[in-house]
Amino acid sequence: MTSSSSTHAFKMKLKPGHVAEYKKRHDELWPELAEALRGAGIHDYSIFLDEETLTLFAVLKRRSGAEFAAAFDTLAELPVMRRWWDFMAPLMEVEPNNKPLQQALPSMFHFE
Ligand code: RM4
Repeated sequence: MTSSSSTHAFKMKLKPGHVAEYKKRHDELWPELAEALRGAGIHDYSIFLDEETLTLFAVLKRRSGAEFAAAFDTLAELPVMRRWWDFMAPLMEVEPNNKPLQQALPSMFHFE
Protein backbone atom coordinates (compact mmCIF):
# COMPACT_ATOMS: atom_id res chain seq x y z
CA MET A 1 0.00 0.00 0.00
CA THR A 2 1.54 3.26 -1.08
CA SER A 3 1.47 6.24 1.24
CA SER A 4 2.51 8.92 -1.23
CA SER A 5 0.18 11.83 -1.79
CA SER A 6 -0.05 14.84 -4.01
CA THR A 7 -1.28 18.25 -2.94
CA HIS A 8 -3.75 20.27 -5.00
CA ALA A 9 -4.80 23.84 -4.37
CA PHE A 10 -7.60 25.71 -6.06
CA LYS A 11 -9.87 28.62 -5.48
CA MET A 12 -13.62 29.00 -5.54
CA LYS A 13 -15.84 31.97 -4.71
CA LEU A 14 -18.66 32.60 -2.28
CA LYS A 15 -21.62 34.81 -3.07
CA PRO A 16 -22.04 37.71 -0.64
CA GLY A 17 -23.99 37.09 2.56
CA HIS A 18 -23.38 33.37 2.91
CA VAL A 19 -20.23 33.04 4.99
CA ALA A 20 -21.92 31.66 8.11
CA GLU A 21 -24.11 29.24 6.16
CA TYR A 22 -21.15 28.00 4.10
CA LYS A 23 -19.20 27.30 7.30
CA LYS A 24 -22.18 25.62 8.96
CA ARG A 25 -22.81 23.29 6.03
CA HIS A 26 -19.18 22.19 6.03
CA ASP A 27 -19.19 21.72 9.80
CA GLU A 28 -22.09 19.34 9.14
CA LEU A 29 -20.59 17.70 6.05
CA TRP A 30 -22.75 14.78 4.93
CA PRO A 31 -21.17 11.50 6.06
CA GLU A 32 -21.83 9.99 2.63
CA LEU A 33 -19.93 12.84 0.99
CA ALA A 34 -17.02 12.39 3.43
CA GLU A 35 -17.05 8.71 2.44
CA ALA A 36 -16.96 9.59 -1.27
CA LEU A 37 -14.04 11.98 -0.74
CA ARG A 38 -12.14 9.31 1.20
CA GLY A 39 -12.94 6.75 -1.47
CA ALA A 40 -11.34 9.08 -4.01
CA GLY A 41 -8.14 9.09 -1.95
CA ILE A 42 -8.63 12.51 -0.39
CA HIS A 43 -7.29 12.35 3.17
CA ASP A 44 -6.60 15.97 4.08
CA TYR A 45 -8.78 18.79 2.81
CA SER A 46 -9.01 22.37 4.06
CA ILE A 47 -10.87 25.40 2.78
CA PHE A 48 -9.91 28.90 3.90
CA LEU A 49 -11.76 32.14 3.28
CA ASP A 50 -10.37 35.48 2.20
CA GLU A 51 -12.96 37.66 3.92
CA GLU A 52 -12.10 40.72 1.79
CA THR A 53 -12.85 39.09 -1.57
CA LEU A 54 -14.95 36.02 -0.54
CA THR A 55 -12.40 33.87 -2.33
CA LEU A 56 -12.31 30.32 -0.96
CA PHE A 57 -8.84 28.82 -0.98
CA ALA A 58 -8.89 25.03 -0.94
CA VAL A 59 -5.96 22.71 -0.46
CA LEU A 60 -6.27 18.97 -0.50
CA LYS A 61 -4.00 15.99 -0.33
CA ARG A 62 -4.88 12.90 -2.29
CA ARG A 63 -3.33 9.49 -2.27
CA SER A 64 -1.59 8.90 -5.56
CA GLY A 65 -2.12 5.13 -5.94
CA ALA A 66 -3.71 3.85 -9.14
CA GLU A 67 -6.62 2.46 -7.10
CA PHE A 68 -7.65 6.01 -6.24
CA ALA A 69 -6.94 7.71 -9.57
CA ALA A 70 -10.09 6.43 -11.29
CA ALA A 71 -12.25 7.24 -8.24
CA PHE A 72 -10.85 10.76 -8.10
CA ASP A 73 -11.52 11.29 -11.80
CA THR A 74 -15.15 10.19 -11.48
CA LEU A 75 -15.88 11.97 -8.17
CA ALA A 76 -17.64 14.77 -10.07
CA GLU A 77 -20.08 12.25 -11.54
CA LEU A 78 -21.21 10.68 -8.27
CA PRO A 79 -24.84 11.40 -7.34
CA VAL A 80 -23.81 12.49 -3.83
CA MET A 81 -21.31 15.00 -5.27
CA ARG A 82 -23.98 16.36 -7.62
CA ARG A 83 -26.50 16.64 -4.76
CA TRP A 84 -23.93 18.50 -2.66
CA TRP A 85 -23.17 20.89 -5.51
CA ASP A 86 -26.90 21.51 -6.04
CA PHE A 87 -27.24 22.14 -2.29
CA MET A 88 -24.27 24.54 -2.25
CA ALA A 89 -25.05 26.34 -5.52
CA PRO A 90 -27.12 29.15 -3.93
CA LEU A 91 -24.07 30.08 -1.83
CA MET A 92 -21.30 29.87 -4.42
CA GLU A 93 -20.35 30.98 -7.90
CA VAL A 94 -21.02 27.95 -10.07
CA GLU A 95 -21.05 26.66 -13.62
CA PRO A 96 -24.41 26.10 -15.35
CA ASN A 97 -24.42 22.50 -14.00
CA ASN A 98 -23.88 23.79 -10.43
CA LYS A 99 -20.28 22.61 -10.20
CA PRO A 100 -18.40 25.34 -8.32
CA LEU A 101 -16.27 27.60 -10.49
CA GLN A 102 -12.74 26.46 -9.68
CA GLN A 103 -9.38 27.79 -10.61
CA ALA A 104 -6.28 25.69 -10.01
CA LEU A 105 -3.49 27.36 -8.07
CA PRO A 106 0.06 26.34 -8.99
CA SER A 107 2.48 25.61 -6.19
CA MET A 108 5.10 28.27 -5.61
CA PHE A 109 6.75 27.00 -2.42
CA HIS A 110 6.76 24.02 -0.14
CA PHE A 111 8.67 23.74 3.11
CA GLU A 112 8.66 20.58 5.18
C1 RM4 B 1 -17.25 22.90 -1.36
C2 RM4 B 1 -17.42 22.59 -2.82
C3 RM4 B 1 -16.36 21.62 -3.20
C4 RM4 B 1 -16.39 20.42 -2.25
C5 RM4 B 1 -16.37 20.85 -0.82
C6 RM4 B 1 -16.50 19.68 0.15
O1 RM4 B 1 -18.14 23.81 -0.95
O2 RM4 B 1 -18.68 22.04 -3.08
O3 RM4 B 1 -16.54 21.20 -4.53
O4 RM4 B 1 -15.28 19.60 -2.51
O5 RM4 B 1 -17.42 21.73 -0.59
